[in-house]
Amino acid sequence: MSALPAFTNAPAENTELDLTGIRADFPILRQRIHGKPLVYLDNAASVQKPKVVIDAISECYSSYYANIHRGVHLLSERSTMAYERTREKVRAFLNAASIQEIIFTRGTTESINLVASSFGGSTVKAGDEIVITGMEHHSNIVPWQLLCERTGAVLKAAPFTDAGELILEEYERLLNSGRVKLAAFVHISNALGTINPVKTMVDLARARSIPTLIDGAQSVAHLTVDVRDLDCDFYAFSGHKIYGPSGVGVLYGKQSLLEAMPPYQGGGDMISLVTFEKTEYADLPNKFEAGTPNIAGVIGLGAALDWLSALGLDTVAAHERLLLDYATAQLLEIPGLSIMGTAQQKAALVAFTLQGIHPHDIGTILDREGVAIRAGHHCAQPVMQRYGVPATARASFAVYNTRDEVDALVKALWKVKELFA
Ligand code: 7TS
Repeated sequence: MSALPAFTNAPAENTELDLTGIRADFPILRQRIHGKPLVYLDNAASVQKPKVVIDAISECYSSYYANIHRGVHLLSERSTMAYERTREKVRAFLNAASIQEIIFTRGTTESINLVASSFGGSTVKAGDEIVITGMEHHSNIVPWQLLCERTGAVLKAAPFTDAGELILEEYERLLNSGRVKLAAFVHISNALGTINPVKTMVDLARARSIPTLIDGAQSVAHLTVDVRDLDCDFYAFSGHKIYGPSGVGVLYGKQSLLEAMPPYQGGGDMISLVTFEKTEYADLPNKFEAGTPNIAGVIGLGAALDWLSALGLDTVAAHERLLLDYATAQLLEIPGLSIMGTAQQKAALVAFTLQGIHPHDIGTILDREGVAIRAGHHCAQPVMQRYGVPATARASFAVYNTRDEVDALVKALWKVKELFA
């Protein structure tokens, strides 16, 4: 968690990052949209890919692709090695204890569903409770609701303040019932930008012997994550939000828990012996990787982790903090603009509304100016309900964004104001 202090409200001391090399790594950033230079500020939905990632995927398919783990031929061996090298890269990236703790999935959503189905399905009974927070993405709500429907367990959500900060006392109170089987919470909220005090949240749960799952979809590309320091039981993230491809993700799980859990899906590659009478499951991590995985995607994720690690997450965090401060100050000058999510610890995204103008109209007009933002409920409808709004506009930043792009966003928003005046 070494990067966390970089997100405090203290003025950023760092001088601006020289982005020339970084931007040159991203072919798509040279695009023009509606005749205007692309200003891509929808990074919380998905980030763009550096050329090394595109090349790694292309090289896999053009020079050594084959199915993994089962072939005796050279291509299969090479593909298997490249795939498994990424597992070690992910282990090192998260500082997990062993590669047995790294499971490849389709993304955060599947990682959470895996835990809900396997861990939840085997441990949760009627009357048990799952604790989440009020600022979860739907993918950390609905899998638990499905589990509750199946088992008769109850889902409880810890509330947050108007600023978008979790009320820790309320979270702790929910943990005290003696019936909680899991606490599952988001590291960084995609709707508010709030960075939750996840280490404290894990400690509070651990003190009551409650396992924890952290939804890291929005965090791994923006701050250093150390699962052993956090001491969480599960950590989930997606490749496409960390400069890697879509359709691939990771579930970190503590080995002792993963070993005790039943398989999530059955099929090839997750078994050691199959007869019609009985099947023996493969050891970790294969037990949770049924079927042919996204081989080239996993290899692309490895290239993304190399790229990001070479840049350094402290550098990323400092630059994004500058962008957040700069954008926040500029946006607040626009009359009628309200920012939703003003937590002390905040990641580089700004969700906002403009009085009298629907966020979708904002998004459409901005698009014509070449500025890509997201408008909607951001798959976090309970957050919208908390503030009584149907949707927000959201600009979210990545390490390749510049102050000039913030200026372009602000200029385009003034245009929206003029059009609706
Ligand atoms: N959790 C959080 C906090 C997220 O922001 C997202 C995706 C997910 C889980 C799901 O990730 P997936 O890769 O499995 O889809 N968030 C967004 C978003 O904010 N806009 O589009 C997707």
